[in-house]
Amino acid sequence: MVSAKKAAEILADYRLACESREASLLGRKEVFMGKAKFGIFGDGKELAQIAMAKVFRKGDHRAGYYRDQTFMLAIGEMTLHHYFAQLYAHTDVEADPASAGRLMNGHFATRMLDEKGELKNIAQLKNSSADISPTAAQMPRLVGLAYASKLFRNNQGLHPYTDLSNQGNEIAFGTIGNASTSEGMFFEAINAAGVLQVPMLISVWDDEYGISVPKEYQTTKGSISKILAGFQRNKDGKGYEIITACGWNYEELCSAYEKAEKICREEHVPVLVHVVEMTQPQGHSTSGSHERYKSKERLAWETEFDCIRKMREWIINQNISSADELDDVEKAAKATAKRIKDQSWKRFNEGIQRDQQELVILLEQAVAQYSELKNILDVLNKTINPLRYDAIKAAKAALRFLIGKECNVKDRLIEWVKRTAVENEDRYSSHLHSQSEWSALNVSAIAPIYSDNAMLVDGREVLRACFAEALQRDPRVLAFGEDVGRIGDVNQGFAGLQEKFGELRVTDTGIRECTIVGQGIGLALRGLRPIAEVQYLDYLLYAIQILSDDLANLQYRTKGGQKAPLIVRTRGHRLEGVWHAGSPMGMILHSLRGMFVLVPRNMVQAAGFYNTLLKSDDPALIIECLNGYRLKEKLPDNIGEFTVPLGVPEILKEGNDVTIVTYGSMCRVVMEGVAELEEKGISCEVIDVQTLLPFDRYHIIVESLKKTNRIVFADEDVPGGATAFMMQQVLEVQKGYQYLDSKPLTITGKEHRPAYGSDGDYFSKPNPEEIFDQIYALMRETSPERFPEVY
Ligand SMILES: Cc1ncc(C[n+]2csc(CCOP(=O)(O)OP(=O)(O)O)c2C)c(N)n1
Ligand SMILES: [Mg+2]
Repeated sequence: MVSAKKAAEILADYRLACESREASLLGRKEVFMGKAKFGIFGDGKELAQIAMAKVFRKGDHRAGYYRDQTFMLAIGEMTLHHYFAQLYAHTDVEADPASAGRLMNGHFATRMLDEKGELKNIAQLKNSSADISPTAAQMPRLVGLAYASKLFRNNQGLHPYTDLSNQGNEIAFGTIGNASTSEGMFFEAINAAGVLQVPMLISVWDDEYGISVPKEYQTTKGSISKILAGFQRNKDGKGYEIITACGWNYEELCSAYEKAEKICREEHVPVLVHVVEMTQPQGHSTSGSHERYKSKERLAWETEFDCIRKMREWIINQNISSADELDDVEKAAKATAKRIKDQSWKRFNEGIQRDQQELVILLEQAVAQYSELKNILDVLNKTINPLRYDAIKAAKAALRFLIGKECNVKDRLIEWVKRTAVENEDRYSSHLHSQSEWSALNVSAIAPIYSDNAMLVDGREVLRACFAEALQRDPRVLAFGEDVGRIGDVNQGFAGLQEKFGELRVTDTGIRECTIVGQGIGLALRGLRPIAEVQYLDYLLYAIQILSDDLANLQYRTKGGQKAPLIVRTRGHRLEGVWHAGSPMGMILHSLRGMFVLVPRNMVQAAGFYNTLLKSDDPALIIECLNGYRLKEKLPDNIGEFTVPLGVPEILKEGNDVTIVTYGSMCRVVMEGVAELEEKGISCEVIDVQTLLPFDRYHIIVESLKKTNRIVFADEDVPGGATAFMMQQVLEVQKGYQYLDSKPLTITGKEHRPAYGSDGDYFSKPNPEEIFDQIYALMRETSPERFPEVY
């Protein structure tokens, strides 16, 4: 016999499971009634999540996926009101705290930031990092969330940060579907956490399918725990604890998670809980029905082994409660879910209707004057479940009709359109970047100071001095990546700093770019200040997906609920060979909106950017010049303090005939070509943009163009890459087109990657002679007499 207290807990769990199930069933219906666009639900996964929630404590973090509604309800970080609000895409933060209507349903997140954008006392909160849709993409971040506990426990310097951690006692809980474990990221993350020995508790919800594709196609031997058995820790070495439990067996699940928690939290050993025999009562999502691809036998098995049904049988068998009593619980759960659904739908519509009502009154007055507008009003009034855009379309249609006509409500209609545009901008487009006072855009310039006897040192030593100061100044700062620890990175920017600050601050990692970035995201979410290194720019491709899908849109997708001020450091542009000389800046600019992208031309500028970023809460990518580490630069006296502001280009050389806009390693190439042009009497103004995102915030470049009336954009990317972006910024955004006397010119690398060898580089990338030839030709076009033919 179980105690009365235990019985009450079990019944409460049963009630929650039933409420969550009813919410799933209703959710699907709402989609089919056209009240929501898409639905994906946690039915069939309820019991395991309730068991997991029992061991999830304050300070813990979750990185999971769309099946976890029951878990979120169980830890009290989501209500059914929130659940339905997200299904309808309710744009109020209070209604859908996870994403303010930006994420489709089943994408969970807690608000870790306060109104000002400052991290709350997360050591006292139950935290969920914000879900994303790409399968397994929660895994890289999970590694970092778990790794933070290791740092908080073992680095004494972090013990005072009690708002962030209770000395590393926090577990990072991950969840993933069985089929998603087929992704490379899953295996990379599993290996990384095993190597790192971090408190990561990863649960695999195994329903034997990934949409329609069964386990035989997904997993060797059809079982993730079987094939990961080699990770099991034993006398031969550290590794994982691997536990298996049935998704319909409440008792077994509760004890599995109790065991898993203890090992993970106390020993900092990663644990894999493979929850097998799970079901999908409603199939994968609202996009289709599973009857199409599951056999009759499988469907019958799923009905029989439905976890709620099994829990009910168990409760009755154990004499914990009677069938009648459970019937009542089920009925009440149904009623609760329905009531909350109806309330949520009403609230969702209220805001929309308020705006629409205002417009309807204006349109009625306009119709009184112009009966032709009646149709527009009728269409709006007859729309079933109108959305915001229905009203906007009606208002704009009316205003189009009223072009050139007098109407006594015209001004108010225009006002309505303008006001709702501002509000919708906030609803759908705010928080691409930090909107807090620590935004990187608010960090003002502090000039470098050079004493008369300032040392001339290798570029790498400038960086090293900068990093040493950062590590000294703030115990939350740490750096890691391939070869970053022992040898202080392949170009020695961290040389000797591991010896000085210890292995927890300056650390080697395995070769795993994607999870290096994920490690950084997780650490930054937990309040640390990581500098994650990707060894070469060409290998950023391995991490570009996670940067794009996770980091770059974190603030946006939570509407300011979470931030991860991660600095990603890499080096590139120019060395030699197909995989060591790329400069895929267009790719980066196109995929990383939401991050800042900094392209310093030398190491002093780079150091200034690191100092700026470490004062801010925006994530950024810094690309250092691969060929700049051994070039001599003057070491500023205030190497740890000076800052370079973002979005402020620097004029490297003044001139009158043509403006040349460039960045990074190309600054030197351009300057060489320009020296020759000047000899021929062509006066060039050379501008280093310094940061591509943000781009020239104060429109310095167009001022130059006003003077020269000719503009060239030069870089090492492919044609139409970052030069096209810069051209769009200057000609369109800065309205530079008005000042052009010649066609705008781009000088870029070739469409192929750079061939090996110095000649390969010379013939694949812009060189000083090409700069001369192209700009000379541009000038010759306008003044053939002044500039006779060269060849
Ligand atoms: C990278 C990527 N590829 C494909 C998809 C489309 N997709 C969404 S869920 C899913 C199946 C996932 O199955 P599983 O991991 O077993 O989770 P389950 O839905 O069964 O719980 C697929 C293929 C996606 N979201 N992301
Ligand atoms: Mg599955």
